[in-house]
Amino acid sequence: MDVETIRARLSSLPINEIQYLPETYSTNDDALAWAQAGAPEGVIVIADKQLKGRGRLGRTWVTQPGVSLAFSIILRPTIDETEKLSLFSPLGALAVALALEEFGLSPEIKWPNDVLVSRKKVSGILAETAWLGRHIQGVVLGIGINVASGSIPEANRLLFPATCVEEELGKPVDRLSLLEAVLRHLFAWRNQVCSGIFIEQWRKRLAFKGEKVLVRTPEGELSGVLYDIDQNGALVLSLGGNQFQTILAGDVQLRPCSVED
Ligand code: BT5
Repeated sequence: MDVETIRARLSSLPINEIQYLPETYSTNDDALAWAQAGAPEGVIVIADKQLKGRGRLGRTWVTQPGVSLAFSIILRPTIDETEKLSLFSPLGALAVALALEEFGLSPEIKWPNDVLVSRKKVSGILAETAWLGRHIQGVVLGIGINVASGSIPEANRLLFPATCVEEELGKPVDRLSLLEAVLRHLFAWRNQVCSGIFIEQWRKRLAFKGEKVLVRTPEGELSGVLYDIDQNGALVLSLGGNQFQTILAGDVQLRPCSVED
């Protein structure tokens, strides 16, 4: 990859600026610093290798050179959208899912924002807010995708089984074509992130619907049947006996009971 080739391949998209780094600590950190310095919507940081790729809750995200995709995009929410910031990471998940569908796969979205293929994690998304005092400067949407086989971390580093696009598809995939498809879908849905039709698209791809799951929230663990997501993107769990629990977007781990056991 080099920045001129990337620019040429993404030239039809409404991208403001692209920074390509052969190696960095975390593209989210780079993009957050850029957002705090006032960068506009549509600025993108792409890296071939991350030395300190981040997941949620201080977890690690592994990005290997030549075989992974790791990038972060700066978005500038409108005032109305700042009320619903938790919908930005599912926006990333939907964009990845739609791109993978274009490549012939059948992805699912594990609430709130992991993309699975064959029930294994192929992509993780981390949305973070850039603050300037009390003012939101932007949202940084970081997306990591396992493209070729060397991108899958060793099993002992994983909380959940993982896979990569090429292994699922059974043929080589051009990383820049996949990047272009994800960004194209991201821009296409970006202005509808607070709409019912966005939730509907997300809901269609919801993993583990009707299955027994274990959800870890900051308040403790809950098990129940994954019923749905509501119009705000919150998870609705059926606890049995007509009892439902709504879990707001947040620091939650969700896994099928069979994986946890
Ligand atoms: C995520 O967190 O899945 C969010 C990952 C976001 C990564 C992107 S890459 C570009 C941008 N820059 C960053 O620094 N981050 C973003 P979470 O749901 O907390 O999952 C983290 C867990 O996924 C780890 O604890 C591992 O178990 C597992 N994991 C790590 N690397 C993986 C990989 N390459 N494939 C599948 N699972 C992985």
